[in-house]
Amino acid sequence: MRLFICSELPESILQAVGKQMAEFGRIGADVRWVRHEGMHITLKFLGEVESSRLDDIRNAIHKTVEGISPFRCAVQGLGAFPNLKRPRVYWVGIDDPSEGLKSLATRLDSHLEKAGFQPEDRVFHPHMTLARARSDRGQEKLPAAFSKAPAHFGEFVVDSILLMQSELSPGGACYTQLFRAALCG
Ligand code: 2AM
Repeated sequence: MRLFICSELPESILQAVGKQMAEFGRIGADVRWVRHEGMHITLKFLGEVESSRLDDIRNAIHKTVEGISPFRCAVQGLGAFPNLKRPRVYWVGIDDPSEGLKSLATRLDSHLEKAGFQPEDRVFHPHMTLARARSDRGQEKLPAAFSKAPAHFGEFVVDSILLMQSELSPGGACYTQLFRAALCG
């Protein structure tokens, strides 16, 4: 099964971001927009994993949240990977002033590594993916619109993390929640 661990956002923020995405959609760049229900902040992508490893993953998640209290973040800033000059993945940024998300991602990586999973070699950049480029068509217009758009979508509290299953299909990925761990430090 294909798995990842993420944090979710309140509906009000997803609505605000969705409204802005609809505006960007009118620009006509050749991108695949992420569906509303597919929006989250990935903390760790595990990829294809045997179901026999689910207990190890759940344990690592439990250890990760142990002693961690809920914390505030804000959804703000628009950008692209690798950058706005060569955009492939368009995102909205997550401001993490207490570095709570960074800490969760680091702790997860370390507990999962002890359980035999490959650690990350990239710097953690908290974001929510909005769209992925399908071709080069129109990709110069979207960055221009990004730089003009209001880019603050509100604050929220991270109070749990989720283990998700991703099932790929031609119509896009379908995500199912498998397990939730509350931050209750
Ligand atoms: P992204 O938003 O940065 O693209 C489910 O696929 C989630 O796992 C996505 O939100 C995606 O993050 C993340 N992810 C991280 N690395 C990935 C990879 N190598 N392949 C697919 N998804 C990945």
